[in-house]
Parts: sequence; structure tokens; C-alpha cells
Amino acid sequence: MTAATRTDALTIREIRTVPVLAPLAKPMRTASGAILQAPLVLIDLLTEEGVTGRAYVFSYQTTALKALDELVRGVGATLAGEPAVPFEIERALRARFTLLGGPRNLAAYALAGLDMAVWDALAVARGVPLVELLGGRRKPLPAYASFGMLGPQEAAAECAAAAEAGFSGVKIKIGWPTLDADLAAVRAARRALPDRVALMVDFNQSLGVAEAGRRCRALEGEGVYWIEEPVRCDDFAGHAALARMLDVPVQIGENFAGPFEMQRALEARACDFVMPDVQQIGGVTGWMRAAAIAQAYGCDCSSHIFVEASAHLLAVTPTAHFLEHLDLAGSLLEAPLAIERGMVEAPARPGIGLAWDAAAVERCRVH
Ligand code: SMN
Ligand code: MG
Repeated sequence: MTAATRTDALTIREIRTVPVLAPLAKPMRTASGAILQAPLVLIDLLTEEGVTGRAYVFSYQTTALKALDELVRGVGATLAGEPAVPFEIERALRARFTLLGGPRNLAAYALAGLDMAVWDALAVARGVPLVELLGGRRKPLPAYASFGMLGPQEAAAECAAAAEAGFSGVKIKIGWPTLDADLAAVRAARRALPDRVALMVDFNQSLGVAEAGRRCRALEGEGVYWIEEPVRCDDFAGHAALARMLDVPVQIGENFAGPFEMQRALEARACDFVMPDVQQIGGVTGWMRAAAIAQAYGCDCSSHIFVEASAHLLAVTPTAHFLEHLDLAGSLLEAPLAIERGMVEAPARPGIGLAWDAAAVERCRVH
């Protein structure tokens, strides 16, 4: 069979979306707002060849869900009849937003979701898991259990259960009204965890630089593995000042708006670790560029939510660190991502491996 007759080439026919409010296993309180359920846009990318690519995007705020759904459908409609070629699609779609200074926020999320769906379709057409299409192989990845803001008793209980389940890391969110309350939660969590289990903390951008310095210095010596987003996510100078001052590593990245922002953060020495989010960083295409940048800086790279795609992408990330196990879409899937003794491995199914549970989707659909 010559290259010209290969059937792998796909032509996009239609984008279908379903806006949903997915229940979370546990509502998640952060110092910058609570997430009680996950507003998601489920994406089906249909091709002329009968292959369907699937992905989802997350609008964070329920009030933004319909706008994101409209954006995915509106931008997606311009792809009808186009070849399913991620790099060409990225170039064409980004060009549409140049006058806006490039796709940002919801527009960027929509493009990232379409990018993930195209890559999924390509892998499904070849009958291989996404990680293999990207040149890697499925492999077990260390995951950490990710929780919201928990009081001392609840933190101790959740940490003990996570350690029992085999997790090698646990993250709790802090940024309580007082440093004492932060320390009480951290110490309760640390006491409940064996030394082998890493304890991460996440301020969710809730502090000014001076208060962050005070609180982060107080966390030194408390057995914390990383301190995440102590100040505003785009304050690279502020994070760099903290990173210089602290022994505990500073972690940022879930809000990097594309791989170039990661490069600017690393060039500013704003962090010791990075954790891009596959939606915010620009889908599979953006992730692969970010992974190369993390490697160039020798920076350990973890993931942020989007557990299914992250299980594939971290397996082809040279400086792969931890997978964040915070499952937003599992309640809508026929087969949620499996986790075994704190380790996650991408499923052997073609593509990312997403199959919607139709009944669950209908129950959660937002009309
Ligand atoms: C987080 C923020 C927003 C949505 C989900 C999770 C959090 C994290 O910052 O790192 O898990
Ligand atoms: Mg975070």
C-alpha cells in the first residue's frame, strides 16, 4: 500500500458538543473560590471516515459554561471539510485570534479542546493509545491525591486514607485566614502521612508577596514537598523572589497560557517545578512544546487535572514528575481512569480512551 492510499488521513465533518455539570467526588474549596461541580463541554469530533475524536474542556465557572460551549461549536464549525492535521488547524485557528492578541481564556480553552479531539481522532484511526501515536509507550506514573482546603481532622483522615490507598503524594489547599490555621492543617496532614508520602500545599494565588514570604518561611521544616501558587499566577517576579528565599520548592504552571508563558516563567526562575494544564497550555500540541521547554530547563513537570489526557502526555514528558489525581470527568465516562496503589497508567484503548456514559451525560446535561 503506497503512502498515497493510506487510510489514516481524516477529514473533519462536524463538531458536536454537550455542556454538562459533572458531580465531583468531593466539592473542592480553595482559597480563591470553591468548585462544587465541574462545568465541562464534552466534544465529539466526527470525521468523514467514520472515526470520532473525543475530548472535554473545563470552564471553571458555571456561568462561563454556555459561552465555552458556544465557542467550541462556533470555532469547530469552521473546521468542517478540513483535514484533521493538528499543526495546520492550530495555525489556522490561532490566526483568527491574532487581532485579539492570540487566543486567551475561553477562546484558548476552545482551541485546546479541539486540538485534543483531533489528536484523539488520529490515534483512534490508527487503533493506538495517544501515547503511542506521540512516540511513547504506556507506563505507570506516580499520582498524588489532590484535595481542597481541609481542617486538621479532615486533612488527617483524607491523608491516612490516601496513604493506605498507596498514593506517593497528597496535596491539600491552604490559604486559611491565618497562618496558624494553615500550620494546623499542614501539621495534621504531615502527622497522618508516612515519611514516604510527599505532602504538597497549594495557596491558589491567595497571598500578597510579603504575606507569602511570611507564611512560606513558616512552612519550612514542616515536611512540605512543594508550595504551589503562593501569589498571583502571572507574578513571576514575586514567585522568583520566594523561590530564591525558600528551601521548599515553589510549584506553578496550571495557569500558564501556552508554552511561551512557561518559558518566560522559567527564564525568570519563577519556580522550581512546573505543572502545565493540558487545556491552558494549548492541548496536546501545546503540551508537547511545553514538555520540551521543561526539559531544556531541567525542570520537573507535573500535570494539572485532565487526568485521562495527562496519563498519556506525562508518559512522553522527559522530566515527568507527578500526575495530579483530581478527576473531573470520571462520573461521565464508561471507564474512568484507573488508579492502582497510587499509580496511573494510560489505558490500552485507542486515543485518550474517553467513552461517554450516555445516561450519565444526559443526567448532567445543561440545557
Ligand atoms: C485547582 C484549581 C482549579 C481547578 C481544579 C484544581 C487547583 C489544583 O489549583 O492545583 O488542583
Ligand atoms: Mg493548584
